[in-house]
Amino acid sequence: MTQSLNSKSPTADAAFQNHIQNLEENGFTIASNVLTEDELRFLRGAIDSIYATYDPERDGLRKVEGYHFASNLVNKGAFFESIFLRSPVYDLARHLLGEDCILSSLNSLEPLKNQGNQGLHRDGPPVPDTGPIVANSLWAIDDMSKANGATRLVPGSHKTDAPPPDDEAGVVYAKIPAGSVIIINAHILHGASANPSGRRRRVMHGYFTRRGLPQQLEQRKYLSPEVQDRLSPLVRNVLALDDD
Ligand SMILES: O=C(O)CCC(=O)C(=O)O
Repeated sequence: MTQSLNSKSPTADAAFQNHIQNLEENGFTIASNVLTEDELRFLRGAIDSIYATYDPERDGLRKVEGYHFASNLVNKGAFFESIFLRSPVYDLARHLLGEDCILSSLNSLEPLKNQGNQGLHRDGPPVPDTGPIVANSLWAIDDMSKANGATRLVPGSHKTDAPPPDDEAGVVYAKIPAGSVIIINAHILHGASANPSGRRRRVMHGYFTRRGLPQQLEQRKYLSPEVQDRLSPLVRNVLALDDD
């Protein structure tokens, strides 16, 4: 059992235990109302201006064709500097990856009209005997459905090393309202789907890994000195800024 970072001790309550059961059985779980309406309003504006000014050199990862994309979000304003710790997201990542797990990257992805059908993939290898090494959290900034590119998942596939099915057998679409977060054992087969309607589908990805493994975006390298200077010890630790 992990020790919670939050005063309400969510790791002890029934909802948290239900998330753990979902993660074990299906490889994913959905937390509702993680973001407030005010935060969603703020995020929609902020993410749009970040998409518009995205620079792969400065922000570390190349832009993906067919999508709006942004990386290095921790460097994009105070809101992003600790949002990834919010309950129950980071507590569930810790449950999967160990109490000292770290943020690997904070990105955002939006499939564009009639584009964006990602192949089903795992974010890591099949789960090693020692347990999962990657977890992801997908934060819906807009309502998400099959019509606008919902994340699709193959429940239970985190327990196998099967290749992605050609016919998409067993796939489910995460139809969720804005403000919800899907937390996944990122060894599960999953991917964004095509966006036939073109309706907005902004999702933020808080990607975690075990401490000691490489980050998708080396936070120490891409966060500005001003941001690094003002981060709390807790956040510095989760970003692995002071690790060897
Ligand atoms: O945004 C999504 O729906 C999933 C994204 C994903 O799996 C990825 O970018 O690797």
